[in-house]
Amino acid sequence: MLLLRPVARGRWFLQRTLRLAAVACGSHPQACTAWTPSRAHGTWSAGDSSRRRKVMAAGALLGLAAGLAYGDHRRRAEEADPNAAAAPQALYPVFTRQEVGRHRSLADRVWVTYGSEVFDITDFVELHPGGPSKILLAAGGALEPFWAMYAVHSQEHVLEILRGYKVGELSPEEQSQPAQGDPYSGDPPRHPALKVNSLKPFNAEPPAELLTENYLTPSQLFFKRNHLPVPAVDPASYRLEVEGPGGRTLSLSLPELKSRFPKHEVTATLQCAGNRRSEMNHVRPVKGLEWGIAAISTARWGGARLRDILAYAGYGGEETGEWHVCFEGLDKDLSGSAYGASIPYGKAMACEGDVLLAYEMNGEELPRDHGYPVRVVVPGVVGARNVKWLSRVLVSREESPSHWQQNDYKGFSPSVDWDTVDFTTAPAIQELPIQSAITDPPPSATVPPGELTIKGYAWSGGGRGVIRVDVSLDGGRTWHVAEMAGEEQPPGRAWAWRLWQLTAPVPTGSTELDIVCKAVDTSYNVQPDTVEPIWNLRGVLSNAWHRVHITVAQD
Ligand SMILES: Nc1nc2c(c(=O)[nH]1)N[C@H]1C(S)=C(S)[C@@H](COP(=O)(O)O)O[C@H]1N2
Ligand SMILES: [Mo]
Repeated sequence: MLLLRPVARGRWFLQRTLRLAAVACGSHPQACTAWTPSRAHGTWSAGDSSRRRKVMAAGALLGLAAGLAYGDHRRRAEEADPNAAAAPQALYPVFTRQEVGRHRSLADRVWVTYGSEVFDITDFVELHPGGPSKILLAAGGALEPFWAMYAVHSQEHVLEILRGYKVGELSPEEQSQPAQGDPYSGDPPRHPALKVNSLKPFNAEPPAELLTENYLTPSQLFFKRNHLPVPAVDPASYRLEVEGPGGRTLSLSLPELKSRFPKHEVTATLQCAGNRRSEMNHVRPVKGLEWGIAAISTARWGGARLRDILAYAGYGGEETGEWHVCFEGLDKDLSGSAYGASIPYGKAMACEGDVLLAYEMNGEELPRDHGYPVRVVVPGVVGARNVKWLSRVLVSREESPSHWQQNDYKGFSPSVDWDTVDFTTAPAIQELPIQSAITDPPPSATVPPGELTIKGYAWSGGGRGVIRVDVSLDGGRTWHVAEMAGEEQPPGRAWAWRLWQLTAPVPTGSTELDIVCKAVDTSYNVQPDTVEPIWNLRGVLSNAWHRVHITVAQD
C-alpha cells in the first residue's frame, strides 16, 4: 500500500495539467466527447515520456471521436518514444474485494476492479468525460456493470487508459464472481434497416430515403433515441402517479387511464434536438451522437389529453405564468435517477396544445422502444421533452431538475466552448426552428440526364405550418418551388411534417448538381444558409439549408 503512494502522487501532475481539458459533461451517458485538442497538445510537450503517455491516454478518453483523436495521438507519441506502446511488466500486490471496497472516496482514494485487476483511479476521477459523479458510483467495486450500461467504454483504448492506473490484482479465490448481467439484454428486437448510432443505449435512425416513403413513419422505422436501457414494464402493475395540488397523489392504472379520459388522436412529428448534428461536426467537433438527417419521424399518436388528467388531479386556471409540468420516466441510471424533462404549464393546459399521454402509436399499442405503456407527446416541441415510459407527472414552479432539462438540450453562441459554457444562462429548448432536408437522391448519387425527382421533408416547431419549400439545383443561385404532400393541419396546430417533391429538368450539359433545399414557415421564418454561424458545442438546432452534391451520368 505505502509503496504505491509515491506513484499515485506523481499522477497529481496529470490531474493538474489535464483539469483544464476535462469539462463538466454532467452525467450524460454519451458524455465522452469533450475534447480541447490545443490544450492537451500544450501539456505533453513539457512532460517526460511516461507523463506524455498518460496525458495521451487521458486525452484520448476525452476525445470526440475517441478513435480518431487517439489514433493521432498514439502515432505522435510513438514517434517521440518508440517504447511508449509497450506495457510495463510488474508484479502487483494482491488485494481482497473487501480491501478494494475501503477505497470509495477521494480522501480514501478511489479503487475499482476490472476482471482480476485492481486500479487506483483517484486521479482520473476529475478527468472522467462522463463527470466525476458517475465514475464515483463504481468506487470500491467492479467496473463491469457500469461499462455494460455505457457501452462507450467497451473499447480497447479505454482499457489502455485504465492500465495506467493499475495497482494490484484481486486474490485468486475472489476472481470467480458471477458475470455481471448486461442491463441491455432486455432491450426489444429492432428492425435491421435502422442505421445504428449507438447500440447501448440504443440510438438509430432510418435510412433517409425510406423516411419520406410514408407520411406516417412505420413504428419499426421511426427513429429511436434512448439514453438508458428500455425498462420492462408490467402493464398489470403499472401506475402513473400524478401529483395534484397540495401534494395529493393520484395513481392511475393503465385501464383507468384508457377508460376515464377520452381518447384523443394527434398526428405529430418528433424531432431530436440533435437531428443533423453530423453537419455541425464537420465545422468543428461537437459533443453528441452523430445523427444524420433522419432523427425525425411522424406518427399518429393516441391517448389521454394531459390537460384532462391535470384537471382531474385538481388543477385549474390559477397556476399560470412560470409554472411547469415535470415528467419522469421509468428508465433509471445506476445512481437511480430517472430520465426527466418538463414543459411550460401553459402548453400542457392549452386546449390547442394537444399534449397527450399517449398509449397508442400508429393505431397500435405503443412499442417498447417508444415508451410502452405510456409516453408524453408534446406536439411542436423538441423530442427530449416527450418523456417515454412515463411514471410521474408533477406541476412545479421549477423546471424539471433533470440533467436533460438543466444541463443539456440548450443552444449557445458559436463562441461558447466547454470551458466557458454556463448552462444556467440559456433557456431549455422547447419549440424547434424551421427545418427541411433532402432525402432523395442520397449524397454522391449518380443520376441520369433528363428529369430529376428530388424528395424531402419540412417541418417547423410550435405548430407553425410549412408554407413553402424552395429547391435549387445550382447551389442556391436559382430556385424552384417544391410540391407539398401530406395532411394540412389547422393554423397554429400544424404538428406534423410536410413531405415535398420536385421534378425538374437536369440543366443540359451539367455534370454535377448542388441540390439545396430550404423551407419557410407560417411566421416566415427561414433556415440559415450555412452551418458555421449556428454551430454550438452540443450540436443541437442544426437547421441550415440542406445540401446534397450529386453527379450526372453522361450519355
Ligand atoms: N424516458 C425517456 N424519455 C425520452 C428519452 C429517454 O431516453 N428516456 N429520450 C428523449 C429524446 S432525447 C428523444 S429525441 C425522444 C425520442 O423518442 P423516440 O425514441 O420515440 O423517437 O424521446 C425522449 N424521451
Ligand atoms: Mo433527442
